[in-house]
Parts: sequence; structure tokens; C-alpha cells
Amino acid sequence: SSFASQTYTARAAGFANDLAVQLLKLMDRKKTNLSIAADVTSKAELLQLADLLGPYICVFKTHIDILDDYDSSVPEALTALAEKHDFLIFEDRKFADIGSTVKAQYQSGVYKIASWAHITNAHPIPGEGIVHGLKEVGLPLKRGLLLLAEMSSKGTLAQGKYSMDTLAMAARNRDFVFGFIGQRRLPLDEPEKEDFLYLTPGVSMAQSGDSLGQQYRSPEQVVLESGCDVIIVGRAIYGAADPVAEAKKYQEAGWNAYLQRTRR
Ligand code: BMP
Repeated sequence: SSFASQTYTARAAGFANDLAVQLLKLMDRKKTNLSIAADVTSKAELLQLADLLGPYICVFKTHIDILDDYDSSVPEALTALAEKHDFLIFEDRKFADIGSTVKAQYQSGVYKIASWAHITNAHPIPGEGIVHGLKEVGLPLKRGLLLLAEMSSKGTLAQGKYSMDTLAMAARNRDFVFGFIGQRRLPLDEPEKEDFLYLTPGVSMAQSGDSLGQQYRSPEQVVLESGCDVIIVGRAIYGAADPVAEAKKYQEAGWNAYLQRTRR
């Protein structure tokens, strides 16, 4: 597609959401399209990963509710590390309720996600009210939202018309929604009217899946063949004996695929 062949920086002008512009520029500046899925259960491990891997990533993805020892010092420390290493924080919350409920879940409760997460995401299943509810909280804070258009897991129901309707929902909310969690740029068969960012989990160079339905593809398949923009890598990096060495490998693989894709 025409957008996928352009550099991240060149594409920044086509986005209405400030955070998307920030992310696109930071990727070229740091030469990384790698996001780490930091699915660890202690705050010490989480912050250690953010500090160790920070130099190699554009986005630090959290599941804040899996921490056994969460307290409000965690987002504070994460925010400081995001500034130190120049990355964005993405809380992978996968909101999935009516607008009024997700608004409260985003703003309040133990985690107060909107107060620290630059990016969060939502399932489009409830209908567009979910976007409007999250937007009321997130837009004044200059946050950005991703919609789950597809999933990496075996048997996912998010496919076909559901994915295309997700794209349409995003297109009506470009001030807040700047992209997708997905497995490929949509649509692949007709010219895209508007640009979106695609962040893609289910990436490993060593495994083809896990025992619970996860399915993996390589950075080349994701970035080069499927036209996605950010590779999200979890266990393949933080589960390795040397996570820093592994992060460097994935950064290089993702970046080389991007360079190949944008070569004129
Ligand atoms: P791993 O690379 O260890 O399989 O982790 C993948 C991460 O991406 C997990 O945090 C998971 O919640 C997330 N994820 C996914 O695997 N597939 C999707 O379709 C959407 C996700 O957010």
C-alpha cells in the first residue's frame, strides 16, 4: 500500500492524533519499531525491564493488573523511565464494555490508567459508544486509542467484516483512534483512504506458538509481508537468558524489514 511504503516521519503529517505524530517521529529518531510486552508479575521486574530495554523500544506495553505488588509508585517510575529512554507507555487494557462503564474504568479505580498510559486499547464489540466514552477521558489528556481489529490467537472471532467495521469505526474517530492491534494492514486489496498505525503482537523468531492458542510470525512476515508498523514481542525477549541481546536482535530484524519496505 502507498502508506506502508513511506517513512514513519513522512506519514506523521497524515495523523490527527498528536500521540501518533509523536510515536512516528520517535520511531525514526530511535530507529526502532519494537515494542516489548512486559508481562511480568512484580514491579521490580517490570521496572528493570523498562530500564534495561528502554533504549531499544518505541513502546513499553503493560498488563498493569497482573502485578502482585502494584502501588502508585509504579506509574510514577514508569513515566520517569519513559522520559529517560524516550518511549511511550501502552496499557493493554482491552476495554470491552459500554461507554459509560469504560469511562470510569479508564479514569478511576486502583490503576487510573488514563493518568499515566499514553496509549490504551479497546475491543470494538460494544459499538462506537466505547470509543466515545474513552475519548471523553483520554482526549483532554492527549492520549491515543488503538482498536483491536484482529487477534493473533487461534480461532479468533475478530476477522472479516468485524475487522473492516472496526476500520470504519476508527475512521470516524481519528482525533483519538490512531491505529489498530492487528495482523495485517486493512484493506490489502484497495487503496487506503486514511493512514493508521498497526501494532502487531504474536511475534517470535524461535517459536510458532504456545500451548494456549498463541500463534507467532516473524518480524519480516509482520512488517514486510503484512505491512504492519510495530512488532510487539513478549516472552521471546523477557523470557530469554539475555533479554537485552534478544531485544537488539528483534529491533534489528524489525528495522531492517521496515527499511526494505520503504526502499524506493
Ligand atoms: P507473547 O509475545 O509473550 O506471546 O505476548 C504477547 C502479548 O501481546 C501479550 O501481552 C498479549 O496480551 C498481547 N496480545 C496478543 O498476544 N495477541 C493479540 O491479538 C492481542 C494482544 O494484545
